[in-house]
Amino acid sequence: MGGLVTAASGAGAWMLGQRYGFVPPDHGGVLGVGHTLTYAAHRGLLSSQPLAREFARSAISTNFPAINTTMPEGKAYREDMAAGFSSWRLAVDGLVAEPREFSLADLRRLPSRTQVTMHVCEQGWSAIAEWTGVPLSAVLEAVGISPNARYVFLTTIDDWWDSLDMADALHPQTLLAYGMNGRDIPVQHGAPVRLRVETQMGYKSLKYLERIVVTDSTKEWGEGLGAQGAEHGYSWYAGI
Ligand SMILES: Nc1nc2c(c(=O)[nH]1)N[C@H]1C(S)=C(S)[C@@H](COP(=O)(O)O)O[C@H]1N2
Ligand SMILES: [Mo]
Repeated sequence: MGGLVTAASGAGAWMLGQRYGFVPPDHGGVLGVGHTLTYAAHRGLLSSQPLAREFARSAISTNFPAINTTMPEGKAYREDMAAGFSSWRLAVDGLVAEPREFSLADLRRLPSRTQVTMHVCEQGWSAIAEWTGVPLSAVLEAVGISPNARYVFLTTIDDWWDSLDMADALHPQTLLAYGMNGRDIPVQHGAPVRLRVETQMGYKSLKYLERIVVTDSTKEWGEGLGAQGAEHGYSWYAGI
């Protein structure tokens, strides 16, 4: 797919896109050709990706542990929590056509997906829950990612950071989740919005999201290993 896209002229790619339904809403303008190329390449990638197993609602765990941070420190978080997270914003910037800040209401207006999946923690436990949220791919589509995008870097309110490659960022089950088991995500599980990466171990599913940066390199953060956990011996890629 990559070779095909690289070899195609802009117009050719656009026609391919038209024909196979790969044309994103932002195909016009200066960045339009790039968007179409990237989106077509990523759609090809995305459609070939296997889904993580999904379960019936009856399999949902009655006890889902909450570990590490169970409530971010600081007055700002507590005040916003009391206000229903009305001042929380998710910044999305980097290699995008239109950097944006999304409120919780903005995310809820985008298409949603609900899935019952198993969370597997490296500490030796697993639990099943139902998650509802907006696919990360829909948010990336809304801001228009550059053809040079290679990673999505994420930071949290409790100062964790990590990154995903585009295959996992655009995976249909990768969500910015605001719902758990039919209700708003509880504080201990990452309110107001957490990541769900169902193709990887639990530690990649960051709670308390704050910012997303689309990038072509993760070298500029920390020791350049792509994840804070990687500096403490956890592998950056934790596929299951
Ligand atoms: N921001 C943030 N994200 C995080 C963590 C955390 O402490 N802070 N812990 C990670 C680990 S190791 C796991 S197993 C899960 C735990 O999610 P839970 O508390 O909802 O079970 O969140 C992951 N994401
Ligand atoms: Mo974990």
